[in-house]
Amino acid sequence: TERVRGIQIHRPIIYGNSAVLLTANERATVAADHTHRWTLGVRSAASVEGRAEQVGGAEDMSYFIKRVTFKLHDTYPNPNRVVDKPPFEVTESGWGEFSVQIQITFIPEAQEKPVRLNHYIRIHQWHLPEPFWDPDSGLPKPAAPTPLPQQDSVHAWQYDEIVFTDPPQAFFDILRQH
Ligand code: SLL
Repeated sequence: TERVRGIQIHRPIIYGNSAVLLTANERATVAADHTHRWTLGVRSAASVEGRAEQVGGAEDMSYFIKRVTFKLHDTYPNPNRVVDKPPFEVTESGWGEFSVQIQITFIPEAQEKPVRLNHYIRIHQWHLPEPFWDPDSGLPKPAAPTPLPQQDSVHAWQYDEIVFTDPPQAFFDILRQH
């Protein structure tokens, strides 16, 4: 269909992962070397105010997203995970951090190429940098481990916006209704 010229429509998203350490009981149910469970996904960052359709508290993006593909590390069976309905997420267990390729495919009305994102799955906590000098004396400090508060989960999410420029009229109508 004809495109609506001079228009840009933005859809805010967050993508990334959360991870938790497996409990002893959970460890008994997965591969022996797996230490963490993580959830990887693409979610709406739109305000849920006034929205009837909600998935896990966030806007359901299936009115414009047809599918999300997550390409996991080759150590996973069937590393290409295809999710064609919300929530656009994958939950797995594992032992390591790695880079994931995320591909977002839009509904046909969008007449847009898929968007590709990259995310590095985090399962370990951030470590505070060692203080390099003593703030009081100004003298170099011998390295000492910085105690960290025990944290039970790790979150690595990024904000982004999907931008549709000059959307086809039919797609514009769909976006406008949401
Ligand atoms: C590393 N470059 O060496 C990374 C690779 C791979 C993570 C991490 C287990 C999959 C499975 C898994 O956690 N792979 O065996 O089911 O740290």
